[in-house]
Amino acid sequence: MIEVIQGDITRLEVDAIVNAANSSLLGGGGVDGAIHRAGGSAILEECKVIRALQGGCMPGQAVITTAGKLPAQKVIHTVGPVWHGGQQQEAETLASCYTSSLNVAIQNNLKTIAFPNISTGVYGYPKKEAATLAVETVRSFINQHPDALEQVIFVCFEADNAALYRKLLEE
Ligand code: AR6
Repeated sequence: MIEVIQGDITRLEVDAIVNAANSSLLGGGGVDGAIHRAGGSAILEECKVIRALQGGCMPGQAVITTAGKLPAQKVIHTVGPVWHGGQQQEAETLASCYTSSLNVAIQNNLKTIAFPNISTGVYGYPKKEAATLAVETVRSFINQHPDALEQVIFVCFEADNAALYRKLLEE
């Protein structure tokens, strides 16, 4: 039920892809830039509506929009923690990104969901620690919600991340 793919998350035909956004929800670089570029302006338009309603998205929270022109049905935008050395609740916030996104997915009856390696790019979270936490958090969510989801995919852009996840999932 948990899979690893190395590649571009914007190509996936799943119910939802997760975006590693920032609190403004107005787009940025990395996977956020790739999703907005490939999905078109409809995603940003819905992000602006959410901003007007709730003033953006706090780290650890998640919101949902259309996926525009992407092959996925929906985009779930979450905001990871910026890594400050590990003493500023980065782990709690990152775990919350995964659980919040999965909760949004099940609330919307979305069964297949793909995650990028949240916070491990510009936000600087150490890759190994992030991968360990992501796998633990998703496994425990699936145990607590055994019939809610069909597939969770970790989409790794880089080979080192893909290797980390493959090793963790073998354990
Ligand atoms: N598909 C899958 N993964 C990707 C793709 C892609 N197309 N492009 C990049 N990645 P980052 P963060 C990987 O920096 O650290 C943005 O500006 C990338 O290699 O995108 O959470 C936002 O607006 C890395 O492994 O996200 C925020 O300001 C992972 O996605 C800030 O960056 C996450 O890297 C968020 O930083």
